Formats: sequence, structure tokens, C-alpha cells
Amino acid sequence: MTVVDRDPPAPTDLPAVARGDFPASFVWGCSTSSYQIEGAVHEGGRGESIWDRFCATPGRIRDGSSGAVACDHYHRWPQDLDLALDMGVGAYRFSIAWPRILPTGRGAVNEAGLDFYSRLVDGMLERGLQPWATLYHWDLPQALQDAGGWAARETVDAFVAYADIVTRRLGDRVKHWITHNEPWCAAFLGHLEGCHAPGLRDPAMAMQVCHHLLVSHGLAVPVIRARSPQAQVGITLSLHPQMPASDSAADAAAVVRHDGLRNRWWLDPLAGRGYPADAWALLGDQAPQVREGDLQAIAVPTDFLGINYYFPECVADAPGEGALQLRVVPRTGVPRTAFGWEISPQGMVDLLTRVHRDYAPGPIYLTENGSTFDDVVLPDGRIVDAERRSYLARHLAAAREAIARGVPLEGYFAWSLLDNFEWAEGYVRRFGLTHVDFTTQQRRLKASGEWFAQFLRR
Ligand code: IFM
Repeated sequence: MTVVDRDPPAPTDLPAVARGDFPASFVWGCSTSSYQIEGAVHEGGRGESIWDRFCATPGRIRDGSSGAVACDHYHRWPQDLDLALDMGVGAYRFSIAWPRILPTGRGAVNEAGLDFYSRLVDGMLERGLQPWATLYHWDLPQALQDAGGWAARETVDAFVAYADIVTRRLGDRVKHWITHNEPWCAAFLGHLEGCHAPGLRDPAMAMQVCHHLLVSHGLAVPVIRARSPQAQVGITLSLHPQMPASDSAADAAAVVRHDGLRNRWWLDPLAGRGYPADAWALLGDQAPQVREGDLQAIAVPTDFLGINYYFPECVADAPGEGALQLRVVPRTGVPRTAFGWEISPQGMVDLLTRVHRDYAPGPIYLTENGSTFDDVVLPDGRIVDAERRSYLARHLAAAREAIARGVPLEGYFAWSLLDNFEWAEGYVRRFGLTHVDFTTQQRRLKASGEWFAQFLRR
């Protein structure tokens, strides 16, 4: 965080965008996830998750921190729901910590965990906030990891049983369910790159994990529907538009290869097309084991597709580099967030247009979009995050543009309500519209949050 003595210049690139440009039924929300905000990892009967174990391993988290306290949301949730309400959103996306419900992943149910989320959901409804619940945002019970994790078929069954338990209890009040958040990250960051829990580096295992995550989605959907009648059920993918590093045919082919695992590996089977043949062929003996009926299960009809959009990728052919023989190269001369992610509202328009054109998944919700910057603090305590405000405004204009192009985009959830535990980056990276002082737990709305609140009120 940088302290300055005067207001930074107002951004000059703010597009004119207003809530009234969107349909009246458009859902406006903000997103969070359990491990990133809750803390209280030893309270209420919660079991250990793979992220507790991963964070306890020296060298895994940039600042040596963990989500053990995070935003202390477990105790401060009424205040946090008030913040969301004051911001003017109508929906709140949160995730449920599997180890709070089933401390060892299966078997004995921890009623205190269910009670916590039941109170949280009631708190949303009392405030007029629509609850959007995600069942899996990466905090697998460690006991399941010890038994093989997502690479083991039994974890699929455990997930379906968990979904059943949660939706039996909350399904009368939660009417929007998301099975998985960003399965690409869970599979590849956790099992190929090893920079996320459980910290493994095994390409074949990563592919098996992808498959099991998708099968678990497919098998959970009918269970959720049975327990939560009239609910809307979907999955959230992290998708990235791809562009070639040059006009060469080799770079164009590299884009197709990268897109195969980044985007099509998820979109194709969900749309009932099975895994993309070109990507499958490249995998060789690292392709996953698929049982009879799995592909039909994955292709279960859903009510919406959640897309998390952050940045586009530029891809170059790179013979000899990895199984896919390519490299993701940073483009020069483009704006970036503090994470180094390219800022491209146009990329969001292109992505949404492409998904709608090629897959027609029905209603699409942007279930996450946001940015991290080095926030600027004035002596009076105001946080003037002009770059985040500009990012937000420009991406809302992009959402409007996508709708104008015929994309059935029906909602936008800002990531995130609060600064929080940003996984391997610890507390170094802040994505919140609300600043959190992690020493005092004081919350303060940033300029971006104020801007969003004004946008929503106008
Ligand atoms: O913080 C994450 C979130 O958990 C998943 N989507 C991307 C965000 C920013 O990295």
C-alpha cells in the first residue's frame, strides 16, 4: 500500500456507463470464497482442508501466511453482509467449506457447519440479498486428499454426497447453485504447476483430476435439483481469450493447442461434445481414464454458465517447451494489474461472444471479474484506488457491449467484496472493493467500492 499526500489525478479513461444501460433483471453481485475470508479454521467443528496443510508447508505462500484468520468473516459475517447491502448489490456469491460440513470429507456430518451457513443464508435473505452458493472453491478436506484427492474416483462420490447434504439443508432458501469454481485452477495449479494446494506436479494426475471434477459436477446437478426445487444450477469456469504472438501459422497453431486445454477442455464436454479430439491426441498416455457414462453425466443440462474473466493470453509456438510446445508470452505496451495480468475489457467482449456463438450455453453470468493494484491511501485514510475503479468501469462497459452483441449475459459479480487471502500470494495481493486492515479487521470502502455503489444507486 502506498501513502500519498494528495488525491491522485482522476482517471481520464472512464467510459460513460450506467446501471440503466442494463436490463432491469440484470443480477448485480459481489463474490467471495470460504477459505479466502472465513478464518476460524479450528472453530465450529471444522476439519482440516488441503489449504490449511499447504499453507503450513514452508515456502508455499509468498508472505508465509494462511487463511487461518483471513477476514474473520466467520465471526463478522453480519457486518460483511451489511457492506454488500450498502454497496447496493442484489446478490452475494459465497462458497461453502466442505470441511465445515464433513470434517473428514465424508461420513459424520458436522451440524455446526451447516448451522453456520444456514444463519449466513438467512442473513442474506433478511437483507434482501440473493444467495449464490458455490459448493467447491478449492478447500478439499485433507482426509480426502490423504485418500487420493481428486485423482481418486471415490472423491467424486464424496462430492455428490456432500452436495446432497448441503442442498438438503439450504436448498429451500438458496436458489442459485454453482458446483465448482474454476476447475482449471484446482486441477492444473494444484496438480501440475504445484503452486496451489495440494502442491503436486504430475501431468497425468492433473488430467484425471480435471475429469473427476467434471464428472462430479455432472453427477451432483440432478442431486441438487432434487433437493432444491426450482433452483438454477451451473458451473463456473475461468476462461481466457487467446491471441497469437505473431501472424505466423506456427503461432496460430499454438493458440489452438493452448485453447484446447484452457477453454475447450471444459466447454466441449459440458456442451455434450466429449473432450476435444486434438487436445486428447496431444495428451498421449496422460489422457484421463473415462468410464462409460461419464461423458453423458458431464453433459447434464444446466441453467447457466458462470464465467470468471480476468485476462487474455498471448501464445507463441515454442518447440521443445512442455507437452504442448508453446509459451504464453506477455504482450508489450499493454496495461497490466499489479499481478501482471493484461487489462483487456475487449478480451471480455470477445470471450463472451465466442462462448455464446460456439456453445450457446444459455444464460451467462460473469461470476468473477476484478483486479489487484497497489492501493493508494491518503492521510485522511481514504483509499483512492483509481486504477481499480477504471478497471471496473471499463469492464462494465464491456459487459454492456457483449449484451449489445446478443450475448445472453444476465449478471455481473465483482471480485471481491473484501480484500482477502489471495492463495499463494497470501495477503500481498488485494482484490477488494473494501479494504481490510488485517491487524484490526477494520473494513473501509475503497473509492472503487464507492464508485460501484453510486453506479448501482443511480
Ligand atoms: O482470488 C481468486 C479467486 O479465488 C478465484 N478467481 C480468481 C481470483 C483472483 O485471483
